[in-house]
Amino acid sequence: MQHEETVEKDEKQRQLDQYRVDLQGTRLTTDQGVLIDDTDNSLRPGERGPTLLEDFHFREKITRFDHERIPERVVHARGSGAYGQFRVYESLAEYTVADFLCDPSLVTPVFVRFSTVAGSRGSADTVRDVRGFATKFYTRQGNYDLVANNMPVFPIQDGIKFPDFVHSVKPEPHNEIPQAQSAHDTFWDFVQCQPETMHFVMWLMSDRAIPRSFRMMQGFGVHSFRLVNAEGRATFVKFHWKPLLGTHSLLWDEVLRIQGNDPDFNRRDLWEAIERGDFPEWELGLQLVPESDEHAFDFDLLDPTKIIPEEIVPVRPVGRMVLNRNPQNFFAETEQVAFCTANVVPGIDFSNDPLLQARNFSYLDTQLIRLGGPNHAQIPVNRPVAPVHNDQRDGYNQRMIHQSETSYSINSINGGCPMSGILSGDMSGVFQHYQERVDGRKIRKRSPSFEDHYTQATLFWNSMSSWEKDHIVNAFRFELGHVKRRYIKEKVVEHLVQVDHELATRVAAGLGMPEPAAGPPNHGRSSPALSQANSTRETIATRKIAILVADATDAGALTPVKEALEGQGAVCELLAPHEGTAGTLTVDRQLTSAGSVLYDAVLLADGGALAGDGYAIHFVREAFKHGKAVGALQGGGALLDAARLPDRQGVVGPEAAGDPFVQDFAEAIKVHRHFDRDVAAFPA
Ligand code: HDD
Repeated sequence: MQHEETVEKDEKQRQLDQYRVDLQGTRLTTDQGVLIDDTDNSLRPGERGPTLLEDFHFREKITRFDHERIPERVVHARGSGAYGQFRVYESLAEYTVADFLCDPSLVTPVFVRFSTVAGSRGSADTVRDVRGFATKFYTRQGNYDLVANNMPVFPIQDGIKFPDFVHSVKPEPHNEIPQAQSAHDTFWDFVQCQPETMHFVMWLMSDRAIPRSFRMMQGFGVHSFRLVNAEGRATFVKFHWKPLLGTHSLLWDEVLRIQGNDPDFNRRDLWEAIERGDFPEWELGLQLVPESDEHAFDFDLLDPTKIIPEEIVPVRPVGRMVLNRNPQNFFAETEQVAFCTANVVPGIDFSNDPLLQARNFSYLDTQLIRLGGPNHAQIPVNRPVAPVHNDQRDGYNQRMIHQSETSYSINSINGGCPMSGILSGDMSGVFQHYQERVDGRKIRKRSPSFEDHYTQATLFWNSMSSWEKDHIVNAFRFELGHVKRRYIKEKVVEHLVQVDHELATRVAAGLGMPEPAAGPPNHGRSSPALSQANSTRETIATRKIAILVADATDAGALTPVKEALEGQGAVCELLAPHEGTAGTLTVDRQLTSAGSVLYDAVLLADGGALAGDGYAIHFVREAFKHGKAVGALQGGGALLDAARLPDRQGVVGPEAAGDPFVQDFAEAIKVHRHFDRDVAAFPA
């Protein structure tokens, strides 16, 4: 994998440096800069007396503490972010005047925040949910925010329904249960009342909702946007992020165990990868549709519950993003970062997608309450690197000291400045809205072209591999199994009949319902790009391998294998029954403090002591059940035997010693998960 070298600091880094506070070697002061003698004892008359009101340090310290929290995001409350850089491969001037998309020599700083949607700030990472993938490009023409998700479709078509949808998926209002889960009555009630959710629900029940890593997720801008070129010609565009590591997911059973083992699983993964120098990378891809083709599809380009299948309009790779720097302070940077779909730059414009139109209002409104007023663009992480000059003034937390006597336009006192393009006659680089002609009556009504809710849900189902279909069926069974009202389950199954009869029948069987009556025939079309089975499986880079060792492990046999795997980019951790050392080997973790679910593969290097260790045996069997590659060196053969695995798919035994072993084991890891193993009756 190629890594972007950050030898020189980019413009955003230099800007942020001005705000950094280094406490090394400093003395304690109040907020007013007064040196403090003692911060461990409050001021009191006599050693046993009451605390005095005049203790300004005590009062300031407690007051500041009481005010440390800001409201969490209503949605996407839990997230983590990183800085990085974007560079376009070749000029897209044919389509857009956006500077950062036209100059391949330009490195544009970015900040990306990944998130879950439904859970609170402290909820677990690995829940079944959509993942947010929001990117702020600090371009020379101002900030551009691509506020995307890891699923290309949304549950609703009109933003006016967003509060309804979110209320339904959030914990139920009477008892605030369940946290970060869609498996409850109100969510599925919303689904059954609102068939426009069906395509989205297929994605939500698929493995896309439980990504292995933020680094292995696609991102989708969802809406059709517009690119606008120098002649004012517009092209519809859908934005895609494609991870270089491929798109991979966890297993549901794994997810349930990770939540207890490491609720910060995805956050930690991103943080540690960047700290290690394994910088995650994505390609930006565009689906471009000329304005003249607006009505060329059997769905409406403005409908956010639809994709444009990649086989119809290919995704053109146009640039690369690398995340190469962790924030230094979670609150200051990741919590205070403020995205807004209306943050666009010249050359990027909106479409009339009614969901997008609502978003353009909602994000700024949200920032006003979350970040305490209108000056949040002055917070370091949000500050553009482009200069900011206008007559907007005052408000909470104004940090600028404007020097001009005027704060109005048109003025003569300040030479008319800051001057708009139109007044100065200089229109270079100004944002000009795309001049779309719009005629119509004021009505509350959706276009009939938004009415088909099932065709693309069926397309998604048809495109899945058999194991992906199994996972979807199991997900529906799990979720609906948590719904108390029988009629809601029945209604959902009725909708599934419209998607695919086999799907509906399999779900119904799990719910103890009779086989549903046949629905409309399946159209039989599929889109291979939708299946994760077709994702990149060429690398073991950043894959985590648990190596099970004990005191008598043959270090001489293990070390070259470990080094060879690390040479291919894998991350190895040595697990033993105790911390410290195992023979000459340094142990990374105690076996009992780390579940197999935290790793992608397991290598058995010792079978002596471990072959009789129930925890080690469970570790191997659980990894196998979850489809992970299992390798055993000569010394690990006894543990492999003790694990009594029912088949050998993705299991590499000691007979393939030396280089062939490393090669075979690496190939088994690249597969990601061996889903064809027959584990239905296999207890971990
Ligand atoms: Fe949204 C946050 C993505 C529809 C209203 N949204 C938010 C974030 C992401 C998305 C990634 C987290 C940003 C961050 O990390 O801070 N939202 C989407 C996508 C949508 C979408 C891809 C549909 C295609 N959102 C949507 C609608 C509305 C909102 C229809 C309201 C009408 N979204 C919000 C919000 C949030 C938000 C309430 C919460 C915190 C924030 O904005 O800053 O305004």
